[in-house]
Amino acid sequence: MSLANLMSKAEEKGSRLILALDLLGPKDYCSSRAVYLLSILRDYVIGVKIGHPLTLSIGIKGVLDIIKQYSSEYFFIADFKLADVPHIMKATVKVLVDMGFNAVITHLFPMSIDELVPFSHGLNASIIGVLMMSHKGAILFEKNLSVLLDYARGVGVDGVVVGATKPMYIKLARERLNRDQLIFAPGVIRQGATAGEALKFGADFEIVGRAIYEASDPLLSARRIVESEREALHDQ
Ligand code: BMP
Repeated sequence: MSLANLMSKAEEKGSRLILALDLLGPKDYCSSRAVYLLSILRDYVIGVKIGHPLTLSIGIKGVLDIIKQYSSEYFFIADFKLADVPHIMKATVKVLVDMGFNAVITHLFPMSIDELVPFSHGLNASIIGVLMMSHKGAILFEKNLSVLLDYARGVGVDGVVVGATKPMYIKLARERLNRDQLIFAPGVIRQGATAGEALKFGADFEIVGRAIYEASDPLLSARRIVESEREALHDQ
């Protein structure tokens, strides 16, 4: 499924919110918590990012079951931040797409995804490259941003990740990427960025984890984030 489908879901639900489902802990608890969250958040969340935490907690079969159950409601993004040689990247993406993931996050810095992007499109899946991480001290990304940006644009990734904590880089990425290359911004609330702020700087989606799945009322938290996003987009 292409990111155009994610944008259609965004328009349908009036939301730019992607849930980082980073549950870690006992298998049965994490499986039932994941199912509970996805069953209550459908009005506000458009995509679900799954990576090492949930996969290590509930296993591949557990992840497969969740994707199968919710594939019509959410866009599923595999976040294992792949960074390998081209043939391993392709083989890994094929397995993830066979599991039902619609997009896969890869690192850009190994510069090994030239062939992966068209390969993934042939599988009807999208590739999202990590352009700028949200944490302080990601200086290698800062020093090499221009090279990574040119690479991301040149290979035609469908999207990039840029930390919501670093809005000036979101602005720069928006200026330098093609308009159909979408920007995903993690780092909202718990890492310091305000909900909706990244969108004002040109991000297309916000990725939020703990502020929702650790909230005493996850639905209320998701609703408030989406309301802030709507205001941010309305003010533009
Ligand atoms: P939280 O909202 O709980 O801080 O989670 C952020 C999510 O975004 C995590 O899944 C993390 O792996 C991811 N992420 C990030 O925080 N910064 C980045 O630069 C890249 C990420 O993928």
